[in-house]
Amino acid sequence: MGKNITQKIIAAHLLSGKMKPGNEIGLRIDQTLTQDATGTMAWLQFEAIGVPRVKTELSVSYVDHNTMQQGFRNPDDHQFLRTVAAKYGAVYSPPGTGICHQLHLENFAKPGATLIGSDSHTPTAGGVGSLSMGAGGLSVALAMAGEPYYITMPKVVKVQLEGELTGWATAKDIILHLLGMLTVKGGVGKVFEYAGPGVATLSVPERATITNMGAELGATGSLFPSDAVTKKFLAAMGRPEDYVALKADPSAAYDEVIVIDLSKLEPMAAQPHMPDRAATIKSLAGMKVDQSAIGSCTNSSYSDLKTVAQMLAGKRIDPSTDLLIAPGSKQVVKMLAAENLIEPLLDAGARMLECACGPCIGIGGSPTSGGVSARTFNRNFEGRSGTQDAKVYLVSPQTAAMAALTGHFTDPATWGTPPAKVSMPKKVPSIRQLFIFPPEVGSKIEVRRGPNIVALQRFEKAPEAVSGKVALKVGDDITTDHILPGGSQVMSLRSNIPAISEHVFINVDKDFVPRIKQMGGGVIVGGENYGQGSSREHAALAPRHLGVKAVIVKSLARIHRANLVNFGILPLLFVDKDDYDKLAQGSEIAIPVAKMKPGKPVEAVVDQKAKIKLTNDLTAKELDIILAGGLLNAVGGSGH
Ligand code: MIC
Ligand code: SF4
Repeated sequence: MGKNITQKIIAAHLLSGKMKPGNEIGLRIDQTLTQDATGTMAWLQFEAIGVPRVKTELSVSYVDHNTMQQGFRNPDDHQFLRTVAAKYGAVYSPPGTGICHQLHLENFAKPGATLIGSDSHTPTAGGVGSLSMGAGGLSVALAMAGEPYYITMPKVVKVQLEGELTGWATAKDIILHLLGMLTVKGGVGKVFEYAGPGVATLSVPERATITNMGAELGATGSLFPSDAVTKKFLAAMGRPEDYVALKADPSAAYDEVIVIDLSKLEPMAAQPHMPDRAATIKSLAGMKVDQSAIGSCTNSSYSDLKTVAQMLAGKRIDPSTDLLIAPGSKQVVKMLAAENLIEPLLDAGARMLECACGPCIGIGGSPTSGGVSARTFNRNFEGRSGTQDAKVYLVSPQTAAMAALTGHFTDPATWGTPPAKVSMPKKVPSIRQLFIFPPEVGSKIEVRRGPNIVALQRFEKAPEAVSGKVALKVGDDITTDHILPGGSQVMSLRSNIPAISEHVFINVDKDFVPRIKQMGGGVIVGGENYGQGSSREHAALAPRHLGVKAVIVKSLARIHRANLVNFGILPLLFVDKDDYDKLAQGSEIAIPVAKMKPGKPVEAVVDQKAKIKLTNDLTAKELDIILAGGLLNAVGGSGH
């Protein structure tokens, strides 16, 4: 039988395991990326592993998340990242150069290559056919040290795209439609592979918008074929040699097939506070919009911003609306400047921000109290914008621009004729000179560590039995933003676990930290899809620091589950989901850890009387890692 693209790339990188969905497989990783917010920890871990130089074909350290440099902590982190990259052989992308995923797509992503990144939107590179996955920082550190990356062999879903987008419908509306159909947990354990005649009608930036938001489905990855469109894109980016053709065999089999007729789609939004709360813009018409924000790794390409510039040219945004624009890279800015497209944006009243994540993770640009913000981003979790009661709608750049012009969501039928589809110029200006490539030999380079860089903490082995209190009980779809919020203040503590731990669950229950400290540790109880969203391992590391020994939930998001294992927290699943009701905050629970076997239930005792069955989906290796107290202990890293 023929192979699909996912199977082809996996087969070419398979180091261990059988390619049967559900099996654990080990993959050779060609490229890695880290960003500043997860990168400081990942690089500290890489140092602890003790390898003299990265062993990947390419590792890039981007600084794009927290570029505010308010106080010494944040610039200390950047300095550490710059020096550590030079010492160990990684490319360094300084703050302001652009957003990691946009830069990686433009400069480094390769069809057929494997890429893991310590950021959940790493699958953006699937837009050029790279099997790219988000991972915890420690998993990326190990890949940089030449170790395999272990995942569960995914199921492969074929998304058959029929027809062509019409009117004001965009790539963003394709993925918002899919999210509405499948929900934020619909992609767990799956790779989404796009196929059908609609593929050829989508440019690489459009494809990347779709693969980017595959993360919101909970998917392991998303892939487009590498075809004539990819070839043209890579040539324009000045790297035609990176092109290889990649498509599924005609007889390839898939685990599921979904068909989308592109010609039927219309402008959509994801309503507050989940990316799967899809609604048509038409149904929202009339709602006041207080802020529009255009950018993020989802929609900050040259094509996105050129379209916006064309829509705003000669017009002024509604005076009651604020419009923020953060281009995805300096290359995008240079391309816009070359065509005099910055001026119409400025003249319309847009505020041009640095090429960085910015408002997407609450680093500036927060909406007003209770305000409505139309954002071209990928996540609208409660409070993520920095304003707890703001209402964030995820939309296309076209919808955000129209909302800024009118001050309202309006029916797309009244928008007139859309500007012509933007095509990529044959050749684009290079920004390659901005990347700092490492010297051949880095051993003499001194790594600079300001006081914000705190040495890694070692954790003890797991005890024979865990008994403790439920320190917090939460519901379904708890995100890592709930567990540990973004924003410039908290994010500048990412290289300092004791300090960041004070913020765990702060917006969910401000008494959580004092309570768990007083309890001397405990367990967390949650519902479905616990830990969805980001790859930040701090959402496992900081709870572990506070003494969280287990999370007991109905189901888990993929990357967070891996992070719990990496830091020795037991991810336990209810055998009977109704037992969730038997646990309350303060319940005492005893779990016989020594009796645990991979995939087998154990009996836990609640308040010394009721018995409930808890199971796990751990492999033998993962269970060993947890029992050893975490992956660094298991691989014998030296610590610093
Ligand atoms: C996000 O979009 O939530 C982030 C901020 O990019 C995170 C990474 C982080 O928390 O540092 C992600 O997506 O993994
Ligand atoms: Fe940055 Fe937002 Fe993309 Fe995360 S989702 S990488 S914060 S732009």
